[in-house]
Amino acid sequence: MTQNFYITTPIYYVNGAPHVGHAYTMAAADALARFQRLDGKNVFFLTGTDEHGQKVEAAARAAGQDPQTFTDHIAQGFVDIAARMNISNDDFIRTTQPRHRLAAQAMWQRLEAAGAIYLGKYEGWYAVRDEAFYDEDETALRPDGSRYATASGATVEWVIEPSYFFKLSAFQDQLLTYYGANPNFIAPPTKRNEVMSFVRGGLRDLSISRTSFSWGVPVPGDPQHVMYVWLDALVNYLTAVGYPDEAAEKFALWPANVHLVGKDIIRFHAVYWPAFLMAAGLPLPGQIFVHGWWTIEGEKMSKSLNNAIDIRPLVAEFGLDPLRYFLLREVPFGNDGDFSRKALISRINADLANGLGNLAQRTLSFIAKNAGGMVPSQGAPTPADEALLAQAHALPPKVRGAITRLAFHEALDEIWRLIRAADGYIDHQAPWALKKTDPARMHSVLFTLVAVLRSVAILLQPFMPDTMQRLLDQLGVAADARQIKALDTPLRQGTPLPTPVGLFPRFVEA
Ligand code: ME8
Repeated sequence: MTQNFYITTPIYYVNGAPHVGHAYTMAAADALARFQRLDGKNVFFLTGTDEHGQKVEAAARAAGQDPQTFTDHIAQGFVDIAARMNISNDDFIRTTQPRHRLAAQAMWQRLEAAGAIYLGKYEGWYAVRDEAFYDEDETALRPDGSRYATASGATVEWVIEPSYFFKLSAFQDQLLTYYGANPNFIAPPTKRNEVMSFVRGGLRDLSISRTSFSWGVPVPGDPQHVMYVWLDALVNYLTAVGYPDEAAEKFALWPANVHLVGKDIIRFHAVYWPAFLMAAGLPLPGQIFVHGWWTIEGEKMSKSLNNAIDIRPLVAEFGLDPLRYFLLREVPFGNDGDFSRKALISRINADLANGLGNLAQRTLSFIAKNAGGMVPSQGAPTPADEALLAQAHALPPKVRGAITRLAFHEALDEIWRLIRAADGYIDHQAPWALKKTDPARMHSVLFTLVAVLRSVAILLQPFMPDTMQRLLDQLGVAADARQIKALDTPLRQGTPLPTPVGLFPRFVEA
């Protein structure tokens, strides 16, 4: 039976236009989703938008629009950016959709039925920007007397209102036991340690409804209250697989294998979400993987600094695939990184134009000119051929291993090791010199190179889907032979090859 693989990104707040940070999580999730599909899994890949809450309501008001019109507009921007980034999501959820309101209310009722909800009054700090409640010791005063959350820098305000509470405090032990028994539940390990020490420090019951505004899912049976936007938002992962219809075929996809999240939203995903699911008696996701934070040319991205970069001009200038490659190669997934033009250009030139692009062009244009424009025939392999082919053969499990750990940079590094080895091989075998002296050997060398390029192109499809499609076309690989397992089938000698066209232009700074 085909194995399911369900992967999610956070659903993005529709309070502003998408930027490179959002594109990053989408690109990473997309690489994983595409890899799993190529590896034969039944993938369900979800992204979407988080449209309720005080922050979105305020942004709509500032724009002079009613919240629904406003969210319709901004949500479209996220749908567009996903398309522009060539993201292969299977669904796009919006929390204002009827299916989601139904699921969020059903979850509420389930938590209520489980005795996990009670009515009280919230009195404490709230940060609208983070849509988060903070204890006083998680805040500090600015010189001007205003108070902010120390972790995020967001301004907090004192809130007093009637509120329903979720009995989070009752889940402290159960959570700690779960983290202990499932060491990969939160990754990387540094984040796991952070979460565990936060939970060990004690959990307070969580306010899960608001009464001071109305832009949210009404609390079932008490419409003065809207559901706290994080409870509402987290349920999206269930909505998309058909909840509350647990008999639905789609619901077999639950639990998700991995929720990808930025480090700003760990607590919601690694503490609140599992506690909600435990209370509801639903299975927990396989993993919460926390990635790092991008700065732009050394500075924090922010709307106020106006440097939260729009991905579209970058795509227009550098091309989509080079940009996707850069995002996933430059920084180990999980670490913070800096987005600089200089680093981007240097990756494009060194790894893509001079690396893979050059290898493909050298090989394919030589074949076009000197080997009849078809997949050459292989003679008896020499030790050098065998060594290179063995390296190519060993590559899929290495890449699979790295991607399973979400170590995208390692997967790419392994692939580039093979590219460099192939470069060394061409120089050493010098097919141009064999042209007159030993044409059969020349063909054999070229065959080996085509085989290596096929491995590289197949394995790079999750990262650079369009460009690799073009390379696979140029290598004469049929559209139905581009799965990872197709690498076990030998190349078809004599397959005619189209005229090669360069893949990655070198970028020259004007
Ligand atoms: O938090 N670097 O939405 P959000 C890397 N609606 N990633 C970044 C980034 C940066 N500088 N900036 C943003 C929310 N991101 C909630 C989520 S989920 C049930 C609800 C990415 O619009 C990163 O993935 O603030 C981060 O977690 C997410 O965008 C936050 O998006």
